[in-house]
Amino acid sequence: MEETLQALKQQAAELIKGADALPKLQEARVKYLGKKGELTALLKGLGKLAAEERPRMGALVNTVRQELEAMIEDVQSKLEAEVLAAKLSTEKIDITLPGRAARQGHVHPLTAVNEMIEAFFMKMGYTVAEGPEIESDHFNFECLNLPADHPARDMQDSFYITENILLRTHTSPVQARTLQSQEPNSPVRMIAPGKVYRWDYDATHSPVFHQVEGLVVDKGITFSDLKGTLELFLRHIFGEETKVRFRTSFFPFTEPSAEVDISCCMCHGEGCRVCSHTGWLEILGCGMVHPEVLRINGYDPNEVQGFAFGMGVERIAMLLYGIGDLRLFYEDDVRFLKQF
Ligand code: 2NM
Repeated sequence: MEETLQALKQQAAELIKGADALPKLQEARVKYLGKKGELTALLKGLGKLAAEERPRMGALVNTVRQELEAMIEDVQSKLEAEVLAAKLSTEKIDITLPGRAARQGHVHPLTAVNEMIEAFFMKMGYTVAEGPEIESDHFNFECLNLPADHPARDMQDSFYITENILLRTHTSPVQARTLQSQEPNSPVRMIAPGKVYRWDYDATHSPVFHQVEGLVVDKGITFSDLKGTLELFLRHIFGEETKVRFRTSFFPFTEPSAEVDISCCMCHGEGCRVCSHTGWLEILGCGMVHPEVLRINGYDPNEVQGFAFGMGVERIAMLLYGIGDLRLFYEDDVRFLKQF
């Protein structure tokens, strides 16, 4: 038995040391040390020996087992180190390659235009005010002198939630709320930007769009203040060479009222498709605040006067960037957005 053990040890050692890959080593382990392995079989055969032989042979078999296990462990760490070294040499990283820059986003073109408008008026000393988008017909219509038969008050033109509650059709209710929250006749210089809602949908109208309205109230405010302010504003946005003209118009909340045109920023007044060959683009509405609007909101028109104006942010962005269809602003198509 002792000779068998020595022979077995010799064979096993050769197989283990000759293993040149991890699967082969595993094979050797199973062949000798596995449940049905040759050394395990020897151990099971100890029972057949004479009782006085058993302890010595048992110890001998166990020693050989430990020697073989140590040998396997040795070869295993050597083979694993080889595998790792091979991986490191074939999968090395080229640190001289330029990195991939993270793509940087930017604000939406409507946000950019909104911020330009706000920045201009903030520099001029205006405050920026916000108010609810769900309004009462009181603040949206009554406080602004809009008569009961005005088209905006019709179910066909506005989004009503109940008989007296609707989505605001302009940001003017923010101005009415501001006037009412002030000490009567105290000066106001404010803009009200935000979303407004009208029942309208085509290439130039969206049921939700963005407006900026302005209001200045103080002693002795005149139409010249209005003209100077808006000329300065429009040249700031569309360029110093822009011509500005005022045409008489009508709004229920202003008297007199005017529509403001700029010389076409596409053809510089030559005439093109964008300006319908007139050389002019309609850009905003304005006027002197109607005495009745001042009175309704707690101000005395004999003490103070004011001017107001309103503009659509989408329209300004379309003209500034040459965009033909305002629905592009809401589709969030990156191929469109990344151009700005
Ligand atoms: C416009 C045109 C003219 C306007 C009036 C007021 C208020 F509240 F003071 F009466 N806010 N905005 C106004 C005036 C708006 O939009 C085309």
